[in-house]
This record gives sequence, structure tokens and C-alpha cells, in this order.
Amino acid sequence: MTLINKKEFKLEFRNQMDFLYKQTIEEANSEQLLNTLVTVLKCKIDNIWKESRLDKEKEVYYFCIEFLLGRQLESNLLNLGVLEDIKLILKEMDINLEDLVNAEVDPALGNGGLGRLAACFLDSMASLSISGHGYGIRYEYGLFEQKLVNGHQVEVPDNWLKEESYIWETVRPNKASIVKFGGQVDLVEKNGKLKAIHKNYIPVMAVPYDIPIIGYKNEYINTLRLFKSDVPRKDFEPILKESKNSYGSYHDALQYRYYADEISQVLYPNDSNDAGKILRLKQEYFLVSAGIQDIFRKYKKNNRDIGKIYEKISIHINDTHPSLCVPELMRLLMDEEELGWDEAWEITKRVISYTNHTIMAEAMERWNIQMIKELLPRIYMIIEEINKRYIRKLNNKYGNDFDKIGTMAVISADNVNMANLSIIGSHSVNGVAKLHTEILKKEVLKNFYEDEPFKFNNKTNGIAHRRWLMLSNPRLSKLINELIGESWQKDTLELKSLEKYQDDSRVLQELELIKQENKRNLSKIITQKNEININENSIFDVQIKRLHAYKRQLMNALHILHMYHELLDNPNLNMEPRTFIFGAKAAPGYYFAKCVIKLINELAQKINNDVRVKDKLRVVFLENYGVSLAEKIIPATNVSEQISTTTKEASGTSNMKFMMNGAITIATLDGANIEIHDQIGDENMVLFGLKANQVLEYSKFGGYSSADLYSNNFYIKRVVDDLVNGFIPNILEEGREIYNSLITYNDEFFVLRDFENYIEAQKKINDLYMDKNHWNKMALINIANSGIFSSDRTIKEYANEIWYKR
Ligand code: OX2
Repeated sequence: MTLINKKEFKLEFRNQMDFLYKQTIEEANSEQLLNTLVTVLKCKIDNIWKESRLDKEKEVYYFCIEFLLGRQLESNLLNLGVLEDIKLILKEMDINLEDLVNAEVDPALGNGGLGRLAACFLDSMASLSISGHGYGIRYEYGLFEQKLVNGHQVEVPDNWLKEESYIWETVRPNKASIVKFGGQVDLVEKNGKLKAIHKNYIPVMAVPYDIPIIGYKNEYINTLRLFKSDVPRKDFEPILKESKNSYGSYHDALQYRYYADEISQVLYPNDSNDAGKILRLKQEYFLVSAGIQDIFRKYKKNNRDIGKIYEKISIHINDTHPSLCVPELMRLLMDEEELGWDEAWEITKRVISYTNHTIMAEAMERWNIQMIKELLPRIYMIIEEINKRYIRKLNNKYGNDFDKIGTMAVISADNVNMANLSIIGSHSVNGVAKLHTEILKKEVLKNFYEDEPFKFNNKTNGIAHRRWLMLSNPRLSKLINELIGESWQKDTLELKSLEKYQDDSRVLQELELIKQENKRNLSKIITQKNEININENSIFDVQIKRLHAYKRQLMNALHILHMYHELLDNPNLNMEPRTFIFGAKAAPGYYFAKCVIKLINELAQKINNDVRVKDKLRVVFLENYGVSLAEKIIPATNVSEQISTTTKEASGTSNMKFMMNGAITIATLDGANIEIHDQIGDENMVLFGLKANQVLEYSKFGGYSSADLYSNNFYIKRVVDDLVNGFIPNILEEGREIYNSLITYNDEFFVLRDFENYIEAQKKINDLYMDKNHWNKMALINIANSGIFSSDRTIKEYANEIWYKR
């Protein structure tokens, strides 16, 4: 790319520094240098960063309540094709790029897998020159910062903007729109048609903040548009005639400001469910209404016939949080564009598609009808009508099968079922891995599948290999380039040709050295953060993800406890030294998850201070896990823990990142672990645990007793008793809570049922690692077969099979 001319760049950099800070480079700190660099880069990309290509192409709008972007500088430089050049030029100016990279904030505008997937998808759409943009919320506070105090999680607000702006964003005040809350709706007759008049509403302004999403070496830039809520500016007054206009008093004005500001104030820190909280509903409608109004504004600039909008627009709703896209699109088509119901409904279905990300019952969004009625009166009317017409259709088809119709209705038991609304209002419903989609079709959404099988399809998740391999593991990336050339960077399936080196001891040796170096780097971070020394030659065994009962960090912890006992019983036990590494945030209100964090930390205290096992066993809990930390941990991992209760993890995506970086996976046959297994077989990963049909049978017919297992199995009893007998200090309450979940409440997630099997699988890991050459070969085969898990593959499938289909 001819973006950078050295002499010019240096001059621009100095000028910009002078303009922004009135000082020299030598005087500037890292933040100032970073800001200067980003400002220079933003000027350079300006002419290829277009708001929209709607005049020519069909555009995809990806609605998501979370985007977990990670730091942008290095990724943007890589994608612009100037990473190495800029590094060198800065070096000549005595600036270390790494310092600037580390000075950037890591915007935590998401909880976990869902938000990170959205970010990987944006990267892939841009890199594949697909005109696809994200719509989200510019949260003032992202996911809380996690501190550990005496082994307890303490949440600190994530003040990432620090009252300034985000270096990559550009605010577009002239593209703001008004979102209306509350008030009343009257249907009045006009020219023989009913027209909805919305009165006394509370107007909130949605201001777009745009972040460029730069494609990989293709001069293509899309936009992530995040909305901030605000009180309307003066120039909106003429169109606010019907709004509630009694903000005369100081107190009222303050209250109004609070009402508006609050909406984009903070990300809900729960990665499953916040239904029930009115503010969350406000956030959801705010995102949806601002986004769709924005789409209409752009569409109408170049297109006259709104009835053909499906030819130019695809709206994707990522999980049910943006489900109100369905009635909002109906509202705009009918109330603003004056289309009739039938035409509007056909358009809506053609435009919208929906991804489901979980089957967990508690994560299925349902909103109380009273709440929706009051907050969104017009939207509620439309939902009611959608429901009425749908039930009529079902009645015609299924007669009075009320059970069936009840599960499919949009409104039932005083609630609006958001998944049902999304399915009915779209032309495509997809799950995120093979098993997950099968469970949707055969169990959770069975009735819908039987009714309209053609809507259902699978799109196995993927990861942006640019961030998760090329950037986070540059040494491995370089080795791959040397072995097979660079074309894999654009087509990751080419990684397959690495397999020809599986018996090449020099290559395997090199692979091991790279892993070793990455482990050394991570050890330094651990020592710095946790004040503990790590044996760099031990197996780095890692579980990093949100803390959830179904993800079974508890099983991992109990196994560590088991190993500890085994070592104490037999100090000469033939085992490879192991370092268990955890990173996990618990939702602030999720008591059980917090108990597990406390347990792991106390276990770490005990084990790490026991000189008897000093050389063999270490436990590390890394505080404040997030994207930046993941980039350091994953390349240094030997063993990837993917041990969810089968059927519960829809896909998982860290499993793919680990595989691509040459870790060996220990896993249940859950989520995308199945597809990983399809690629590399039993020989190259270690499987254990209940199969999906067994779990489903237990849930349907019962037959599992954890108490029986506990009484009859020495190993299980030993570790479970340790939760309550004082063996692990300072976990009186937490240990009891966990004990009760396992024994009194019959171990909902089959931790004890899978425990022995897990111990065996872990032994197998140990034995495999003892043969280093063989281990390295497995690692190589993992890398070679990880190409299918690039999100480029996933996005091509979405594009071909969902978005561009009409
Ligand atoms: C997560 C799922 O739990 C995870 O399995 C999946 O990999 C990820 O989404 C991306 O598809 N919130 N987070 C998820 O689902 C929901 C709801």
C-alpha cells in the first residue's frame, strides 16, 4: 500500500504533534504519541472510508448490543499493510511502537463470546470487501474492571473514556436521530387509512460515533457506528411538536437529562440475561430505532422505492437483544412510509435474519407486556398485531393444539417472547455450531423448525486469524510464512499444507521453541501481576472464559485438588509439572460464580505456598481477564480446557483460538469442539464426558444421583469433603454453597458425573506431554487444520446463504 511515504509521514507526525499538544516528540508521553499517530492515520484513510456504498451494493447491518473490539492500533496497522514500515519509521524517530500499543485502551463494550464474535465478524466483512457495518451502543462505562481482594471478586467501574473521546471514533452530530419513549398513540383516520399519531413521548437523541473497520490489505473500510444517548439539540425542536414538553423547571430539566444520559451509560455485566430491567429494554429499543432510522436515511438518499429496500439492505439481529428490529421496521414502513401491513411484513421478513447464541432457558429474553406497552406503545401495538395474525395462521394449520401454539406465540403468559418474535419476523434462523443448531431444530425450537424448516441453518462460529494468530503470535506466523509462503493469510485453508512437516523434527523443534518463548513472556506477566514465579517448563493448562456453572471451572478446580492429594500421597508421582491458569469474570449478582472464584484463589494460595509440591503444581488466577490479556495467554498455552456440560456451550470460540496457536484441547463433545474433532480426530485432542444424548436423557427422564456417586467414590468424596472440612482455608460460606450445589441440589451440570472421566483424560494429557516430539506433532496438526475456523469462512457462509439471498 502506498499509504506511507517516510519523509512525508515524519513531517505530518511532527506537525500533528505540534498542532495537538504544542510540544515536541521528545517531550510527549506515550498517550500523546499514540494520539498523534492515530490522528495522522485517520487523515490518511479518510478518502477510502465511506459512510455507505448503498448506491451500488447491498449492505449488511449487523445489530449487536455488544462489540468487544480489543485494541485497534496494531490491528489497523496490520490490515493497512504498514505495520512493519511504521515500526521502523517510529524507531528512527526514537519511538517504540510497542509502548504506543500498550498505551491504548481496550474498550470492554462486551461481556464475552457474543461481543467478541461480533468484532471478529466486522474484521472479516471488511477484509472480504463485503459492505457490512455494525450498529451498537457507545457505553460510557464498559464491562467492570475486576479486582481480586482476598480472593474475592470486587467490581470497579470501567471508566474507559475518562471524560475524553476514544481515539478511533469520529462523532457525527449531523446524522443524529430521535428515539421516542413513552407517551400515547392514537389511531386516526386519514384518507380512508388509519394513521398512528404518537403524542407526549419523551424524545432521546441518538448521536452516532463512527469507528473505522479496516479490511486486510484491500483498501476497504467499513463502519462500526455506536450510538450515544443525549437530550435533543435545538434544531430538532420543529419535529418534536408532539413530544412531552413540560421541561420548564430546573428539576424537570435535570431529570430529563438523566433520563436521556442513562440509556448509553453502562453495559449490563451479564452474559446471559437482563430481561426484566427497564433500562435494558430502553437500551435495546434505542439501538434498534436509531439504527433503522439511520438505514432509512441513507437508503433514501439514493433510492426512491422503499418497497425494494430488501434488494439493498440486510439487517442481522445478533441474538434477541436487537429483536425489536422486527416491529420497528414494520413501524417505519407503515407509519412513515405508508405501506400496508402485508407489504411491510413481507419486506421485514426478507430484510431480517437472526442468530441464536444459547439454549439456556434463563437466557431467553421475555419482556413483560405492561412494561413494553408503557415504554413503547406503538411498538407494542405492532407486536400484538403480529401475534394475532400469527396465531390465526397457526390455528388454521394446527387447529386447537394449544400446547404447540402456546410455545410458538409471540405473546404468552403476559410476556413477549423475543426469540419467537425474531424467528417469525425473519427469513433465516441460525445456530452457531453443528450440535447447537441440531438442538435448536430438534428440541428448543422444534415446533418452529417443523413449521418452517427452510428458515433454519447452521453457521459455525469463527475467529479473526489476523488478530488471533498473525498479531498475537508473530513468531508462529513468521514460521508458517517460511514454511508455506504467505497465501494462508488470505485463505486460511492453506494452513493444511503445514501437515507435510508433521514428521520434520526441525520444524517441530522450532514450534516448541516458539511456544517456549511465548510461555516465558506470559510468565513475566504472571510474575508481575501475581508476584509468583512460574516454572516455564511446566505444562501451561488454561481455562479463560466467563465464570458460569455450565462452563465448569469448578470441575477443573476439583481436579487440581485431586492432583494435589495424589502428589501429597506420593511425592514421587511420575507427572509433568503443571501450571493451571484461570481468567474469568463473574456477573456481579451471580453468587455461585463468585464462590468458585474464591475457591480457585484459596486453592491457589494453599498449593502455591506448599513447598512439598512446589516444583510440580501451581495455580494462577489472573485478574481482569479481557481481550488484551487473552492475546498474551493463548499463544503461551499448551492445554486448552473446553469442558462445558455437553449441550450447554453453544459454540465457544476460545477453543478455536487455542487450536490455531497449537494448544491441545481437552474437551467434552460440546459446541464447536465437535467440529474441531471432525478436523483432527481422536488422536489430536483428548475427549471425555457425557455425550449430548445422555445429557438430554438425564434432563428429560432423571436417573442421576450425585449423592450416590459421592458416597460410593473415594476420589469424589475426598475432593467434595474438602469444600467443607477446612482443608482449604477461608471458604466456609463459599465451600458450603458449592457443596450444596453438588450434593443437595443434585449437581445440575454433571460435574461429579464426568469427574472420573476427566481425571483419566487429564492423565492422558500428562502422558502425551511426556513425549515432546509427539506433542509437537499434535500441535502442528492442530494448527494445520484450524483454517476452517477463520471467521472469513463463517462470514462467506453468512453472505452467500443468508444476506445476499432474497
Ligand atoms: C455466547 C455463547 O455462550 C458461546 O457458546 C458462543 O460461542 C458465543 O456466544 C458466540 O456465538 N451470550 N453469549 C453467548 O450467547 C449469549 C446469549
